[in-house]
Amino acid sequence: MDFNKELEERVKKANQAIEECLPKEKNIPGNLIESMRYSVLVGGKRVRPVLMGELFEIFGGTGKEIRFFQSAMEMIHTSSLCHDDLPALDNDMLRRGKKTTHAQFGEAMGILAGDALLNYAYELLFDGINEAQNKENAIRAARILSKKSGYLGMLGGQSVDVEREKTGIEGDQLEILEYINEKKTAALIEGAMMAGAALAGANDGQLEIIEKMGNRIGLAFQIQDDILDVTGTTESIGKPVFSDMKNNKETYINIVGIEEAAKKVIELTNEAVALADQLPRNTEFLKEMFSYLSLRKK
Ligand code: GRG
Repeated sequence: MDFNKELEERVKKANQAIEECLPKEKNIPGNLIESMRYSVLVGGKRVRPVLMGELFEIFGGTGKEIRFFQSAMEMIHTSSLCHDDLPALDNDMLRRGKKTTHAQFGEAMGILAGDALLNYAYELLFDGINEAQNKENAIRAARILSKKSGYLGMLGGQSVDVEREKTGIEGDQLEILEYINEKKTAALIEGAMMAGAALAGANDGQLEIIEKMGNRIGLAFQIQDDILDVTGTTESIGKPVFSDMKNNKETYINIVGIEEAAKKVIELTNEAVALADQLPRNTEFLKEMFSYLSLRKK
């Protein structure tokens, strides 16, 4: 298998779905639609829609509803990036190699574009449910995605991260950091894979394995993100380096050191690969994807 070629094809398919789903007509005055489109189309690796599509196929899914789910996935993710870059949070001016949404359109529009993308994601999920042959599977998939991005998932993790940064949170700092990483980053990756599989009819036992697998690769992905923050360049990662230090963010690097952090990435990736081996069908691309995610340079 030529992994790079396979990945390129899957990213292309995800991008087509996303472009088809994005609002096109400038049918309201002002910049809202433009800022939504800008935030999504300015770049991004499309990791989550690709993972979602892969799990859908592994479990035998073939319907068009996946395209709505993949698009909704990317809208949720992009809305979180828009908000993460705002002055009240990380106050970053560069993302995906271009100006952040609020740097391009102003702070108010950064807030509104993020909100609009999040709201629009749910419209797309309903469209996906309408399109699906098996509505029960589709509702289950939509619920998984809602939960993993909500207060028990990404938003919960982000809130602990923000409070820890501003006022500190008492307790074992490594445990708190692991909670933050599990929720803020891994939950959405778990959600992407679980929703793809659920949409194609995966059962509870299979979803449990996928959740664990998403957790491991999601944690590896976040630690690698922290490593790139101190070893990458602004050009290679498309966002400012040493951003964590600037924002007083505790990461794996300053708790256990860069060598231990790099070891942890490999350990977690191997665990994810072993879990993929428990799935019923060919997971060759998925396993290669895990290595790509944890060894990535951007
Ligand atoms: C409004 C839904 C919503 C949420 C707001 C700000 C926030 C709550 C959550 C932020 C969570 C966050 C930024 C986690 C970091 C995860 C991470 C490593 C993101 C980078 O993902 P990549 O590398 O980015 O896939 P690209 O640009 O390639 O898509």
